[in-house]
Amino acid sequence: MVTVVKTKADYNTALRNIFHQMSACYRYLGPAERFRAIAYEVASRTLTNLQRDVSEYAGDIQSLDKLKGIGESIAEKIIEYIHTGKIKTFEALKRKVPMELLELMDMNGMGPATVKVLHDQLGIKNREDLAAAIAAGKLESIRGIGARKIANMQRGLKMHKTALNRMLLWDALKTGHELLLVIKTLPGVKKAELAGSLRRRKETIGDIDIVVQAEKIARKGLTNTLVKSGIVSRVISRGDTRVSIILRSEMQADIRIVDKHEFGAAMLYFTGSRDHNVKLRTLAGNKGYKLNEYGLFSVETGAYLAGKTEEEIYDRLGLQYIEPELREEKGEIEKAAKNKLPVLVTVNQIKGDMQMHSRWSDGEEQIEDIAQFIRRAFPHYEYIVITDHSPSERVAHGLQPSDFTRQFKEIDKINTKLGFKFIKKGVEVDILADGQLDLPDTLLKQFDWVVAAIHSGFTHDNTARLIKACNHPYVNCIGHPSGRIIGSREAYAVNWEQLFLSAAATNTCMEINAQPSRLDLWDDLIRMALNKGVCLTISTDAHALTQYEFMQLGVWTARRGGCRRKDILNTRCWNEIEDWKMKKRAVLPA
Ligand code: DGT
Ligand code: CA
Ligand code: CA
Ligand code: ZN
Repeated sequence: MVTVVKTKADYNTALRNIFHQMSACYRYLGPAERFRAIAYEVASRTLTNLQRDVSEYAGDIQSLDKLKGIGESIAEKIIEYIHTGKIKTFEALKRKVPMELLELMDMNGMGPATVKVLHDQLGIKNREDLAAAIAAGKLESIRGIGARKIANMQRGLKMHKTALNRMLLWDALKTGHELLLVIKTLPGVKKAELAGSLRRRKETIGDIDIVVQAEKIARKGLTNTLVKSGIVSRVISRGDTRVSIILRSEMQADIRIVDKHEFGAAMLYFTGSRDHNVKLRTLAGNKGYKLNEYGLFSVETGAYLAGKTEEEIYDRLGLQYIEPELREEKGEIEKAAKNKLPVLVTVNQIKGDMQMHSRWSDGEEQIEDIAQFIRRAFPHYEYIVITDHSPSERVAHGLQPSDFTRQFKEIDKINTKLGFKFIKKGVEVDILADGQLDLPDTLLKQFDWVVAAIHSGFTHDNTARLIKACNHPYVNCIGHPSGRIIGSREAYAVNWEQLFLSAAATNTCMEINAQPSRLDLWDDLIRMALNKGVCLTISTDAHALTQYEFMQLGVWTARRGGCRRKDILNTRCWNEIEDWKMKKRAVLPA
């Protein structure tokens, strides 16, 4: 059989998905297959984080075997897939297990046992069946499925719908930049920029908006060349000043072509948000102006007053320039009118990364390789914090106390080589169901930085657990505080006001986790946290070298929440962080 030709990175993605599905199959098959389920999930994670394509290792089983989490049997399956495009074991599993049901398992509140009951008792095979069964009230008759579980399923179904229609910011930005590059090389293009939700750095993106500056005579040729380029799959509509296309990546893009004197007005209009625009137009009206995508005009004379740049329009309206991340109609216009906009934090102010995983737990790289990579790629960083998992995180290879002690020695050694304490000793410690941590205090006090996080009990209200963690003298930060995964898992219930108050009172940080599908905390919660006096950190939670650049994503998220430099702890040098830690010690002596 001939293998389908794939681009390089495709094997990692394809196999990652297959192993994830295989793991779900084994979970479905019950406790007897538990270890296989774990093994395939670990392999799936390894592939997610792998930098090189797995096919580069495929020459021999041994080099695959060396990858963490890939044993001989899984290595054989990888090679089988690369050679034949199939995995026989997976094909057999698919015959044994209702595949569509497996996807349901990824949804909120759906364990394998529930899926099995739904399948065996009600014949539910897919999402549509489930939605219909819920609507018909059939689930209520089943033992063990209560109102809360049903509500969770409904939310899961709804979320899946939105997940299908919108893309994660990080993925959409890649596509947007690719398209922008193509557009910038088209004949007659003077300037082109991203607008819309992409420019506002919203966490999910509906479609790509681009504003192009080009002279009238060049426009036809320009759009002709564009729609024929390889990146475009089909054209939805096309006129003199706009083109809407579907890209090969399935995303839609709206492109507007304008004159030089309209460029700023068009950027302002198409950056949005809609609500921000509406408010600006009202404000303009009150001042005797008319604002639209062509410019700012005098109502009385119709004269053009501004439009070349956004700055001159805001200025004419008596406003400070408003950064795109803030344009959501959440008080930014009132602040701009009073000259009270915050000066937002920038990525080059970040002095170090506060959460990451090494090969000791579920990360891809050795600590030394991480450190060397970061010294090269982020030369201005003054520190990084290694935060591997604690024992309860079994799938993620949580470390035992004795492992941490050995890890400390390794870190000391590397730091000695580097000549300073670049690598800080940290941990992502599990917050157990009762709010206790799963490592002893005698160990916890030896870390430079302790991140506490929840990895279980997502369907409960977790306020009490989180507050208990804040009140632990050795906890410095709450990791991914809401637990949400964009598009697949909702945030658990938390009384945020209460939590932020106790975080502020105990000098415990809240993390802005910069993983593209987390962005946790996010804008509204960040703003609330700042109002309560909470200090924040931004961290990548990187599991592979390719993920350290997520820092930028975290900073955009912080900016959307209105963070200034001083609101983010890791814009400070480590000595200042030590000072800050002492503040907790003052309120909560160990
Ligand atoms: P998305 O694509 O759903 O992630 O979000 P946006 O904000 O990119 O929305 P989109 O693509 O529909 O429109 C881009 C911008 O254009 C939007 O933020 C504001 C502006 N815009 C579009 N339609 C209207 C409208 O009917 N009224 C006003 N005031 N502005 C509009
Ligand atoms: Ca858009
Ligand atoms: Ca659009
Ligand atoms: Zn975590």
